[in-house]
Amino acid sequence: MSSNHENTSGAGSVLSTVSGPSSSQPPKTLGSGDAIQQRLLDKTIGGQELAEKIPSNLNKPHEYGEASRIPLTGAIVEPTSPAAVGSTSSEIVASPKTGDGIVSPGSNPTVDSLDRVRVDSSNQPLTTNQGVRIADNQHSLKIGLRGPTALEDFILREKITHFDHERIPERVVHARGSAAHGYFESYRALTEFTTAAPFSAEGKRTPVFTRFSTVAGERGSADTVRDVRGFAVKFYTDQGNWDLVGNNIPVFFIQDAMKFPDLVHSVKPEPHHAMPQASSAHDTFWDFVSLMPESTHMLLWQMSDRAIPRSYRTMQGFGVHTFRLVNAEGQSVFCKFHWTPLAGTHSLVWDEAAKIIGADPDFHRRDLWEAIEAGAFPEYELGLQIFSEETANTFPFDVLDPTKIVPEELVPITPVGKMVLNRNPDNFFAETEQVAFCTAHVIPGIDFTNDPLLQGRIHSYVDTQISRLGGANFHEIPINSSVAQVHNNQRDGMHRQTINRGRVNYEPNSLAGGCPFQAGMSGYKSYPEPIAEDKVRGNPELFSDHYSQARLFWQSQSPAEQTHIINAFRFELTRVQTPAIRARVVSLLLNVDDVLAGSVAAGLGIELPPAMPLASNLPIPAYPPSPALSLLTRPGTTGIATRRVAILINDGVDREAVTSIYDDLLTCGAVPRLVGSRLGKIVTADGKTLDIEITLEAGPSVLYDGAIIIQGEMSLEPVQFDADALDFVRQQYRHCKPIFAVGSGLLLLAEAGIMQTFPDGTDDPAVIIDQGNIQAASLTQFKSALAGHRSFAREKSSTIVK
Ligand code: HDE
Repeated sequence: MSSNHENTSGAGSVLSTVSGPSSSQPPKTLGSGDAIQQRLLDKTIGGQELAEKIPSNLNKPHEYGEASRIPLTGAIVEPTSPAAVGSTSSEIVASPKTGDGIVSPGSNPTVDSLDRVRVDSSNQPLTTNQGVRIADNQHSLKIGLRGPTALEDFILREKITHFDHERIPERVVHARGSAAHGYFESYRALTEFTTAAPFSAEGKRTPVFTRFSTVAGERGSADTVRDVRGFAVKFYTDQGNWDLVGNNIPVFFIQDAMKFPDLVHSVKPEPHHAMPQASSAHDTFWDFVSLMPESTHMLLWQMSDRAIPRSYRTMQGFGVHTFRLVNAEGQSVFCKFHWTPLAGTHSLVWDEAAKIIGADPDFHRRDLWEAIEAGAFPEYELGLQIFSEETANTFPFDVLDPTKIVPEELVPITPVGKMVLNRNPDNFFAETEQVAFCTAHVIPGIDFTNDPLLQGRIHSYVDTQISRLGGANFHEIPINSSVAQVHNNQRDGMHRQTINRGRVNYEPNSLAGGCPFQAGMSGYKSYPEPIAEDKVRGNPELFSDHYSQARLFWQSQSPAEQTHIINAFRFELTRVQTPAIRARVVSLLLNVDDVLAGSVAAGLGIELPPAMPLASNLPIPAYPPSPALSLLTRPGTTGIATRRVAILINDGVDREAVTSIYDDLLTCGAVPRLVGSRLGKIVTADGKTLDIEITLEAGPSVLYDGAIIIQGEMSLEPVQFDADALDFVRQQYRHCKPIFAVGSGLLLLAEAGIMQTFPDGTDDPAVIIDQGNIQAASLTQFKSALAGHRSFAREKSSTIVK
């Protein structure tokens, strides 16, 4: 055995894993000199060479004082051979399991695309988890056909054991959710503000995985409950993963992370009887929030239509906290993140949302899934509010207070890119359930502020994944792994998948040539915000204004939205059983608006209590109304695409009229359905047939955005006497949706008492009637009503008490 190395120092220890001679000649008796032995020698000598070339930690002087502000890149030495930093000289022994052992320096293939773990079983036999083919998947192994099952039946036991452990803890909040893959595309480079990878160039695409959720309900709860919605986006950037974990409401209930467990305990089912499920309409929630007046602003949003979105595709998303952007020069600006759906902002009405809980508890999950399957990819524009610290100091509120928005009148929103969700997950559990969003996942160019709620979240999310996903290696689960390379000295832990090569698991080191090395200024660098303060528990004074932005929100709502807010407070507080808590909430609302408080009190049958005392004597800021806070300012730009339309038909209907409307709606991207009282064929006026696609019972009114009633003259089952059909159109009307009645379809409207005019006598543009044949103008009117917001003027606003 001879060495190719000129200097064979260190080679003397080649045959030993303990100690070694100081003289360093390789033994002459190393055997046949095959490739493994050559590699062993290379490894031994190479290790010594690396250690020699790093005689000391050259960066050490830079770890102190002023110099430490600019971290140095770690010193590295390239090994003369890959063997030098390997674990074993036998790595080149190949097998189908180990691979051929050829090293790709600096590579971690566990971060490759999800294709590496996708499984397709076409044309494959069943196997055990150990890959053993299963001959019989129908029977346990028994001692005789009528005998007991043998303990040795490892196939049965493996299958049942795995099944026994299929469930993992659900998320403590946001347990119910749905997600999709997609991409974020930057409109332009934002390098003047940030080094963050997604914004580094115009047109740059970054893969994303986005999960929408409710907060309070359990994993199996219904989608359309009144609740805040989560809006969490994981950006798989080339600088590592960035998670923007936001909500569909731009403020939060509390100002400090310390209060979060109390808030969540109060809204969850009450601990003695575990009721109610997925609802804030109970005593403990209102008890807590009415003692926490900083919740008032959020409560107005939560009682508004924002909390019952029509679809995940029609709600906004917000980062909530003020964040920092940091550019390459280390300069920082404040930033608020806004997602705006291109489909517009649309919500349900409460009676409808409550009925959908029964009709289709998966309403939002189905809607997202179906839209993506149909190629109608949801899109959201990302907008930023960017402002300097100096500007923030001029605001009448503190930007570190997460119960406050930065009104668009103060800082406009700049669109910077858009997100397109274009692929449903392959597997709900592996992706949607196991995805782990963490506010601590930031990348260079994005930084935190001192918002005390955000600061607590930075801890919570990583911590919760450790128990939910069973250990510290949750980042290795394929949906969570980054597309950027991952190299560090973290080792071991439950379910470790990475097989780290080499003997070095610490830094600094010389035996791995200093690798992986400290990235220095090309790594994540926290913004060096100067802070010299007392260590205290408390809030800045400006946090004590709890009502002026709640008033801003209230005053920016349309009359219909205001009515809905009043009704929601009435509903929730009626379900509260303790009168003193109801009165306390009204006393809170008196600080927002008299009409709001008076109308809620009237609905509860109580006298107005005194207003709740203010928390401070600071001057109360007044804000001009902000139109952007109303959902009605955003009808969207995608028209009737994905809107669901029921076409109610029966025997004797004009087949051509029905098919031409159906085709027209399909062409516009809408989702028409032929609805009847039973499945099967109906006979059309021309003696041909049409197939009913869903019954009134299986697909009730609440599942559609609009209805067209085309009835046959000669029907043996006049629809106006069908209770389901009457309910159907009455609910379409009550939920303010467009109704288009043709020919004898008018009889159903008449029987249901549906008027073409509003209570004030003006025309309702969303009740459209054609006596005879369908007029093109009528169809256009129907489609325009379908694309827009609901016809809210139908609602009687008797609940507003002036
Ligand atoms: Fe969360 N939140 N949160 N939260 N949150 C979680 O993390 C927490 C807050 C939000 O689709 C948990 O993985 C604390 C605000 C979303 O998987 C947990 C505080 C906002 C999701 C947690 C807050 C959110 C979560 C539970 C106050 C909007 C679901 C499971 C300091 C900006 C993400 C999990 C998904 C999930 C903690 C407040 C949004 C326990 C301590 C404010 C969208 O870590």
